[in-house]
Amino acid sequence: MRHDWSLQEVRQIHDLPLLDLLFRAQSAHREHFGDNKVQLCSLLSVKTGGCPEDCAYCPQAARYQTGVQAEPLLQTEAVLAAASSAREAGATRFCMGAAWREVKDGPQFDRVLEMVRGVKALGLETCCTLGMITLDQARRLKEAGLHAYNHNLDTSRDKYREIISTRSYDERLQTLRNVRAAGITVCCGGIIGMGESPDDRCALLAELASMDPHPESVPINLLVRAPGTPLADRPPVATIEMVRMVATARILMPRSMVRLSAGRLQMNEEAQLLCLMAGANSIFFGEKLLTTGNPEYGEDMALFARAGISPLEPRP
Ligand code: SAM
Ligand code: DTB
Ligand code: SF4
Repeated sequence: MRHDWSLQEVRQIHDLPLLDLLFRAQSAHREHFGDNKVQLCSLLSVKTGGCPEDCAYCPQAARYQTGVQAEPLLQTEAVLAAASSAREAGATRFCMGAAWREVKDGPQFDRVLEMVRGVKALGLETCCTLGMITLDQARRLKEAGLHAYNHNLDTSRDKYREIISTRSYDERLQTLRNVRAAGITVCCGGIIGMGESPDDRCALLAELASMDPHPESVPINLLVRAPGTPLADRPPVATIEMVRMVATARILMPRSMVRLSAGRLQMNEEAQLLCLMAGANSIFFGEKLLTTGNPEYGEDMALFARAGISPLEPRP
């Protein structure tokens, strides 16, 4: 397990002829997984829209006219009902997202803690993504039974400045350290398709792989070009670029769960399968991510069946 990849080394892997890259990624994958199992995760926006941040990709930022309606924090019962149906449908991980800049102590955070306790009691891996958190808040989440915290670096340190101005890369890293220090597993990844260079993508992967331990979970998102956001008119990237990103993540962080996250609606079946072959071993299922679309459950299951893939079973 290495934590000292140079940008150049990562670029060399990333730029390999695709078939060589796939072979290496698949070999790394089989050493640690290779059982034709893909984890099904369910995502729920527990607090939608109205976010004060300026993330250029995000339909939930209040400052862009995206048509996303701001809604108050959901009631715990509604969240637990959704978690329960997700479990019925085969999910083993349930992720709750809030369009917050940061967590504020008080009744809303207390309600999120209650949601975490409830989801955990259903036997699901619990994950939250709530923006920046302090060490104390991370400890309270851990105490409530939180398994993972998602906080993405999104892109390279250089590119980040063009995408988000309302908080820094270092603040992101501080939250990740708080999560780790509290004993919660780290879910951290990024987005491609925002106009970043291959070096930016590789710098992000090198940054993730420099963490010791590696993030247990690495979501790779393909930009969903949401109307009204500054990135709405970005040209689409070839899906092979997703395959390269996933494969490189798999090679650098062989034990991590690599998640084929946003953007699957823009990928055909074959492209998604290539990502699974490149080492992705998890998807979000259900017709909606947080606010944007995702393939239909039936289609995902049909694809799994055709490919002889089965959902990862819950851990005993
Ligand atoms: N507000 C919290 C935060 O930013 O950390 C949590 C929710 S935020 C929506 C979680 C992640 O979703 C972002 O870090 C970003 O990587 C991803 N995301 C948001 N909008 C996206 C889009 N249009 N396409 C792809 N990924 C997106
Ligand atoms: C992540 O990396 N991708 C998920 C999850 N973490 C929270 C979110 C994707 C959001 C896509 C845009 C939307 O649906 O609003
Ligand atoms: Fe807010 Fe998170 Fe969207 Fe940024 S990514 S605007 S912090 S909800």
